[in-house]
Amino acid sequence: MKDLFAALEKTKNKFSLGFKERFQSSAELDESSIENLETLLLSSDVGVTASQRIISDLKARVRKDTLMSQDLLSNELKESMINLLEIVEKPLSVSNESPYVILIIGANGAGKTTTCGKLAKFFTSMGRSVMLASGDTFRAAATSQLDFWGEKIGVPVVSQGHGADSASVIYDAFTAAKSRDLDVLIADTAGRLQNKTGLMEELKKIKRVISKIDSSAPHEVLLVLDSGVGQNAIDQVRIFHEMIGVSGLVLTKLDGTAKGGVVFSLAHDFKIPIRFIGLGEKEDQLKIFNAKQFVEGIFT
Ligand SMILES: Nc1nc2c(ncn2[C@@H]2O[C@H](COP(=O)(O)OP(=O)(O)O)[C@@H](O)[C@H]2O)c(=O)[nH]1
Ligand SMILES: [Mg+2]
Repeated sequence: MKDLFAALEKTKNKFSLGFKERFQSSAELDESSIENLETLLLSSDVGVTASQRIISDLKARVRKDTLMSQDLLSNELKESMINLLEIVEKPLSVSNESPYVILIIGANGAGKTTTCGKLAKFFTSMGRSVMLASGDTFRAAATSQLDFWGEKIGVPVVSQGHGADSASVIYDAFTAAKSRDLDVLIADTAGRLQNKTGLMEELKKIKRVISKIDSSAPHEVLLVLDSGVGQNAIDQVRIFHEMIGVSGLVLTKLDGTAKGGVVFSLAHDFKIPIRFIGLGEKEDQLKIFNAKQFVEGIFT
């Protein structure tokens, strides 16, 4: 919790201080304070439709034009925000697929490779055996970055080096993980959105090839998003979800941004489970997403 609260500091400063400032003198919910609240939500990257939903939920629980304490109003607002986020609070549950295959996708720099390392740590510390597959064959440094994580966490990494066919690397890794009876295979991929068609074709091919070994695989397609891009994250989800199909989200770099409010937009617009949030660069700075804790973190 301490980690989470520290990481959400910037988002909190913007949102919570703004709230206190606006509702210092009167905590009455009237036309002008509703407008104030909407502006505050929008400036915190909550987005138009999510803001509207939070406000209509709040209106339903607070009688209009009644004066109340600031604490009472903020508690009701918290409830409305938690209500929205609870829709996407569905932690990843890894079934016994041997291996359970997790495909990691997302834009360049979003934090995919780092998340692969953090996930390897997450699963090994639960006693599961893990293998990493270096499916980003486009960036020369990607494989050595994943090798670094593999060594650090103590899990095998399958790679073929720069320029290899990504789908064949992941196929090989899948076969190897299967024959070694490992629990979880985490496959990294490239993220060059500037060549969108090429990237999407590659990801589709990866999915196709994986499903030849096991028709239920990949069992999870995790889209990694940099929270710092704010509302642009919405476009990224739309693109990847339409083209590839996304079963879960990871929001990284919440520690470096005041745009954490984008979580509400994502929850409202897509309802895709937010599996994890990234709170820093280290291997233990990946947390299971929890709606109540998140809202406390931006309020307290
Ligand atoms: N502060 C912070 N940095 C992160 C987080 N996740 C990743 N990074 C950093 O973001 C940069 C890009 O990450 P990387 O995993 O290489 O992104 P990729 O291109 O999607 O594979 C690296 O410098 C990471 O250390 C996070 O949750 N918090
Ligand atoms: Mg990478």
